[in-house]
Amino acid sequence: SVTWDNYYDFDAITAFVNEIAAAHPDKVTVSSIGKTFENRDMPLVKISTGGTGKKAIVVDGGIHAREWISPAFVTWLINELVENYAAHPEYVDNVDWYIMPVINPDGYQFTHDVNGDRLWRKNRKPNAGFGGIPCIGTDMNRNFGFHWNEGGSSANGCSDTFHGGAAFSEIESQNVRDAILAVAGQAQMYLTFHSYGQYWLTPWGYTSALPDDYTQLYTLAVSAVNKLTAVYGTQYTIGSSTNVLYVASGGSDDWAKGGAGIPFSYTVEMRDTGTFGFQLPARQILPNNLEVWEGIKVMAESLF
Ligand code: 0X9
Ligand code: ZN
Repeated sequence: SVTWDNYYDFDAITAFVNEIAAAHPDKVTVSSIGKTFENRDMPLVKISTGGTGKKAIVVDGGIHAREWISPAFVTWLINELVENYAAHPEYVDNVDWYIMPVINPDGYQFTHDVNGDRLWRKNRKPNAGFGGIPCIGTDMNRNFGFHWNEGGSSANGCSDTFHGGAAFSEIESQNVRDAILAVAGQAQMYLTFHSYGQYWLTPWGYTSALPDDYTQLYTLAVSAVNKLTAVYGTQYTIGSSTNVLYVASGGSDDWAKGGAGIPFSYTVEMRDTGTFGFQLPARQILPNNLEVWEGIKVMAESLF
């Protein structure tokens, strides 16, 4: 079984979500939001203690294949909410959680395969030849349909930031879009987990202009990061993606806010700041998860 002292491949993560649902049918429901290009099911975990009219938080991980700490955190979050429910029932009783632990399963599995590439980022659908070279993969975090292709993405299918042939050209981003739209009326918050750099990012990523509720978004992020930093002293930078990182349009965070109308949308770039980068040692999984969980609690409490 899964213990978070190591990283797990896609099949192990799928087995984990199915097992936790089987063990806790009163709180956990697993469904598939659809198939990937390589025919894998994309799991969605709903955690709820029932009732009506509750607010919801949408969480995803693993949009970028090589960012292994992301599914490692998101699966741990599922476990913490469910297996440790009795220690803090308010986080499940007051909100419904819709959690997609790996939204780029083909790419994620490719980073685990012996004949794959540990540093693969995109999905695995081949692109039409570009300049004679057929390259593989679209950057799903450049493929979402809100101000798509307005900067910081590439039209070259060989680039790591290829934005796809059109907004939502990829089956995986379509599936995520449809799953989020299905709960968008209920959802107040969208959290998407990446690495690395230690940033707690708000929209927008397509422009340096700020959303009109930026002060609210920023203030809540400051509260979350204060709790995060209090655990081990880990420092996070807070701000809008364009202003503290770079312009990058077509991100899922921008679409969740601007397209699906989910007001509180954040991208969390977890450990580290570059010492190990995407290859964060497994011994850092638990400390990372424990500190980020402190931030997530603050996020959730804001909706109570
Ligand atoms: O470039 C990205 O997609 C994210 N950084 S990463 O190193 N994990 O690839 C940042 C995305 C921030 N959000 C938007 N630009 N919309
Ligand atoms: Zn990423």
